[in-house]
Amino acid sequence: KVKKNVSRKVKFKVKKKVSRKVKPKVKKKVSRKVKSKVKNDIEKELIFKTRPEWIKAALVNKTKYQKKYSDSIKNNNEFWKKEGKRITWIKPYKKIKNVKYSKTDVKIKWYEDGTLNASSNCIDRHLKDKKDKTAIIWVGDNPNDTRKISYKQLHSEVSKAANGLKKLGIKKGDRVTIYLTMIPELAITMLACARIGAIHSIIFGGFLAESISGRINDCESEYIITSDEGVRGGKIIPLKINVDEALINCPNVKKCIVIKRTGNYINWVDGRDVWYEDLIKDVSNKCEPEEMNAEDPLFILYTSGSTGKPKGVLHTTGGYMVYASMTHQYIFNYKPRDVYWCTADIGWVTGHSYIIYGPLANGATTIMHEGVPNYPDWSRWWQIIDKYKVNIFYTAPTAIRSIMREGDKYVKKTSRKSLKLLGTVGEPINPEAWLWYYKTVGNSKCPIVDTWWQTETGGILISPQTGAINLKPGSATKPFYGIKPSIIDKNGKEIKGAGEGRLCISQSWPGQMRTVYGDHQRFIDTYFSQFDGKYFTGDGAKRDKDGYYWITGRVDDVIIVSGHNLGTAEIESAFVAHEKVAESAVVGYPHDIKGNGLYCYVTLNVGEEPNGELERDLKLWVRKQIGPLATPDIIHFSPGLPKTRSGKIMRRILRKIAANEHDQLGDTSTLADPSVVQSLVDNRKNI
Ligand code: 6R9
Repeated sequence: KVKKNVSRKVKFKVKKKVSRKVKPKVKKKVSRKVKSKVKNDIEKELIFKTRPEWIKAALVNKTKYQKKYSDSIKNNNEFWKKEGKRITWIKPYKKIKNVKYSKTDVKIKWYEDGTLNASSNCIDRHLKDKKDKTAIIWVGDNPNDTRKISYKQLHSEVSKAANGLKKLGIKKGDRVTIYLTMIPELAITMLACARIGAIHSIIFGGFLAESISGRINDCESEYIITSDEGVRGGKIIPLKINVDEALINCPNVKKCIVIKRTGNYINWVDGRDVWYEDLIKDVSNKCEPEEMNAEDPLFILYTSGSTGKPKGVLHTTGGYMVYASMTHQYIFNYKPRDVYWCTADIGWVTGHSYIIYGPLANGATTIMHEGVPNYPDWSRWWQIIDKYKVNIFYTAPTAIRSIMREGDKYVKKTSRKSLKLLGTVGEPINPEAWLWYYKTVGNSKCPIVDTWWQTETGGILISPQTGAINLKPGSATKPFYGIKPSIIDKNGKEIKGAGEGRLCISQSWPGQMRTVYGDHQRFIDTYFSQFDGKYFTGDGAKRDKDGYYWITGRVDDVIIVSGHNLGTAEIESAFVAHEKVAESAVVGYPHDIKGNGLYCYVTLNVGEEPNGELERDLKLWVRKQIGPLATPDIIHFSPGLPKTRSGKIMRRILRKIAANEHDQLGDTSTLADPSVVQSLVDNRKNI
C-alpha cells in the first residue's frame, strides 16, 4: 500500500513539474529540429532535386523536356518524321506510321517505304570523321586481356565476317543463331548478320542444350555461331559441348561456325562444323551492306520465359534503330567524348539496344566486359571504371544488391571519379539500393536513371532525363518522347491522375516489337486482347500526384492479403531496408483467414547469421514499415534465390515451394543456378 501511494505521488509531481516547466520548452526545440531534419532527409534522400551542375551537363532542361514531350504526343507523326532523320537512310522514307491496335487485329509499321542498313548505321557512317575512334573496348575476364577496336577495324572485321557468312550461302532473311559469351566476335557476327540482311537470334551463353534447341527449332534457323568454350569468372563454359548436344534435336541445322576462344580440344562434326578463322581467312574486308526495308526483320530475341514457352520477339530495322539511338543519346545524356559501359550481356535485349545498336549508331565508345563483377574480386567493375575512365555506367538492381551485400570496402578502394551518370534496368530498384548506388558508387554526385522497358519495347519507355526532372528513388519517373502510358483499374477503366493499376501504352512507338515470330495470334493475345486499343505491358504501376510512375512489378506479383493488394516489390523493399538483409523475395500461399499469407525468402548480408531473434525483428520491422497487413507470416532464410540468367527472381518456383508443391516446379532449365532450388526445398518452413 505504502509503495503504491508513494509511487503515485512522486510520479504525479514529477510529471507535472516537467510537463509545465521543462517540457514545453524542450518539446518545441526538439520538434522543430527533428521536423526539419526529417524534412531535410526527405528532400535530400527521397526526392533528389535536379542539381545546377546536372542541368548544365544535360541535353534538355525541364522546359525543353515538357515542350518536346507534349509535341511528341500531340503531333506524333511530325515528331517521328523529324526524329527519323537521325539515322542514315539509303532511300528516305515518306510514310511515317501505319499502325492498327485492336483486340483482334494488330499491325505496326514505321517508315515503311524507307530503306537502310543497320550495320552501316553503326559503322560506315562514322568512317568519315571517326574512323580511328574506339568503337568497342573489349575487357576480358582476365584483367590482362583487353582489346580496343576502332570504327575502321570494326568495319573491316564485320565485312570479313559478312563475306564469310555469304560464302556459306547465308542470305537476306535467313535466321542465324548466335550462342556465345561476351567476346568481340559476338558483336562482330551480329553486325555481320545485319550487314547481309540475315536475322540474328542471340542466345545467352549461359543457357543449356534444351533452351538452345528449342530456340533454333522455333525460328527454323539453319546456322549457328558458337565458340569452342567461353570464359566467365575464371570458369570455363563448354559452349561447343552444349551446342553438340542441342543439335541432336535440330536436324535442319546445316552449319555450325566455331570461333576459337580457349583453344581446348572439342568434338568436331565433319561437313557441319566450320572454323570461323578459316571462313574469314581469304575473304575481302569490304562488303556492300544489303539494302533493307525499314520493316525487314533485324533480329529475333527470345524472352526469359518465366512462364510458358519462350516467345520469339521480332524487331525490325528502321524504327528500332531510330528508337535505340535516340533513347541512348537522351536518357544517358550521351556526349561524343563519353566512355559508356552497360554491364548487361548481349544475349539480353539490354545488350542489343544499349551495348551495340544504340551506342554504335551514335558513334560512341562502348565497353564489352567478358566477366562478372566479383572476379578476380568484388572490386573488378570499379577497377574497370577507373582504368577506362568510364563516364556513363548502366547496370541492374540485382547486381547492385549483390555488390552492396559484400560491404563498401571493395568499392571504396577505387576512385570512380570519371563517373557522370548511373543507370539501372531490369526490375524495380528498392530505395535502399538506389541510395547505396548513389552515395557509394556515384560518390553522391551522379544522377541515376532508373529505366523501365522490356524486350518487347525495343528501348526505354519510362525514365528520367537528368537535368529535366527531380529524381525519386524507386520511381522510373516519366515517359520518354512519344510514349503515352495509361493505368487501367480492375474494371478496365483508365485512371486519370494519381492511382494504381495495370500499365498499358496507348500508342505505338518506332522501337516496338512487330510480332511473335511465326505466331502473330500469340502476339495479339498476349499484348492486345486485354484492353482495346492499348499495348498491355504485363506490369503493374502507380502514378503519384506529381505524375511520376512507380513500377510495382509484374501483375502476377500482387498478393491479396485480407482483401488488400500488396505488391511484392514493396514488401521486399522493406526487407532490404533492414541493415542485415541483402535480398528478399515474397510470395503468397493460401491462408485460411487472410486468403493469402506472406511467405518471405530472405538472404542475409555476408557475415550475418539467421536466428529466432532476427526473425522476430524482421517481422516487426516490415510491419512497422508498411503496416500490420504486411506482417510476414513465414520467414525462410536462404543463402540464395532462384533467378533467371538475366537476374529476375523466378517467383513461380518460390510459390510452388511455399505451397509444398515442389514436385510441380516445371521448367527450371533457365535458372542461373538450379541447385538453389533443392536447398530451398530441403529447408522449407511448414505453413
Ligand atoms: C529491359 C528488360 C522486362 C520486365 C518489365 C518489368 C521489369 C525492367 C524495370 C523493370 C521496374 C525498371 N523491369 N526494367 N521493373 N523498374 N526500371 O529488363 O527487359 O528482360 O524483357 O524484362 O522487367 O517487369 O516488364 P526484359
